[in-house]
Amino acid sequence: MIQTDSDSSRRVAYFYNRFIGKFQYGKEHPMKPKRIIMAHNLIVNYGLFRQMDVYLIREAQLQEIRKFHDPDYIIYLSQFMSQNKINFVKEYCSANNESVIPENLLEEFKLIIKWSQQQKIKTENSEFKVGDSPDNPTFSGLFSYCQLSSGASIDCAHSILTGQADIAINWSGGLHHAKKKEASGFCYINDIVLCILELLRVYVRVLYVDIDCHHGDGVEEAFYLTNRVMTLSFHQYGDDFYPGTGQLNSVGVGVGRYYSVNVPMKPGMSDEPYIEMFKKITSRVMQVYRPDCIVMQCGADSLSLDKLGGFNLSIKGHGACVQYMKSFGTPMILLGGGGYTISNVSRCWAYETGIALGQQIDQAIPSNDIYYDYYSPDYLLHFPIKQNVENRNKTEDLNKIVSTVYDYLSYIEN
Ligand code: ZLM
Ligand code: CA
Ligand code: ZN
Repeated sequence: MIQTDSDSSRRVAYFYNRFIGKFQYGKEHPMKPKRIIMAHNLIVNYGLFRQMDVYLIREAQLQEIRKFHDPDYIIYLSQFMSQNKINFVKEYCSANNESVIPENLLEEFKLIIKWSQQQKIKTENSEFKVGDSPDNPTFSGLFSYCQLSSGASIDCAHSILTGQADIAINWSGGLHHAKKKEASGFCYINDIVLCILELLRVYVRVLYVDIDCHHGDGVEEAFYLTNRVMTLSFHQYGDDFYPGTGQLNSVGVGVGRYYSVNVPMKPGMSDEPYIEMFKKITSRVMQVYRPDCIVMQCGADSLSLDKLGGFNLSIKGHGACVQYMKSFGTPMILLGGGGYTISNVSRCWAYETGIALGQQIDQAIPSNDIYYDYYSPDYLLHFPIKQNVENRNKTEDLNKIVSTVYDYLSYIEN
């Protein structure tokens, strides 16, 4: 292992719960929570685990989720899922040769059922339509999954605010498409918004940076009217690529004007132009905005060979963006997000955990990893990117984006 930073003194808090990797959106669904377990196993087997403060993820409570989401939407999600949750726990208990559901969990389930019945909310004729689209299916334990993902992101904020950590990591989070009362794009509860709202209780300015291949629409929308959060998303745009928002000229509204920054790009972006764009824009953003904290969504679907994304980044290119944001020395929260070629997702997030720790991990995948076969045929950390991919972004188009963003940022009063 090679030390990459002079300041390895930075404390890293890492949030994990193996339960989260056990949920399934559906057999054929591209979103695979198992990738979180795979990333974790690499993190353990590379020995990174021992150098961080490791925290067990807890479930966010309904009251915490209410800080952003519509109460009826939460009740809808929780009551709809409660029977499944009990079944799920029953299954879990029987698989573990335990005949009883832990008493504390059972009480919580009963409470949720009672609450939702009092509200007389019927699943069938609700205004909420989770499960209608294959993007957002209902599945066993769905609400628990949301509670765990968001509980961790909220606790990331707490670990930064209490000074317990300089960098906090939740690879189970980053679900940037969820809206106040709507599930979309594989996301149901917006852990990022909940995390940022927690930070805003203390900090004046929070910068959100999103390198997922998709536009971070849910986070942008939540803070579109405020200057206390600057949202910055790099994404693939055009030809009906999901979600279709995030044009260059979506800059925010009212006092929030110019505090939403979008970098829409065509498919084929490779390391060199991407990193150049990233550095040119984030350096100016940091200079102009001077955030108290950075929240970075590290969606790994911007990597080459992703099943959904069309960019052509290597793990080194993706990680260079994380390294660059770290170099400002501002407290930082790293979250997961998309990523659909799961062996590459776990490689990427293990590598970036190393970056947070100032450690460059070995090219050889540790052979004791129980998912070792997923890393065939090379069993190496850095996979070869797709060759002969055309970058459909012209240099002049990219330069035009940078100069327009610079223009927008120049309107921000200091
Ligand atoms: N159809 N199954 C990124 C979220 C991307 C909307 C087109 C659904 C899929 C996709 C689902 C098994 C993040 C759209 C897609 C088919 C309407 C999207 C289930 C394959 C499958 O095989 C599939 C039955 C499914 C979904 C592909 N959906 C690909 N792209 C996007 C959402 C989330 O990475 O940014 C953060 C986690 N949805 O394009 C349709 C328009 C639904
Ligand atoms: Ca993005
Ligand atoms: Zn994505």
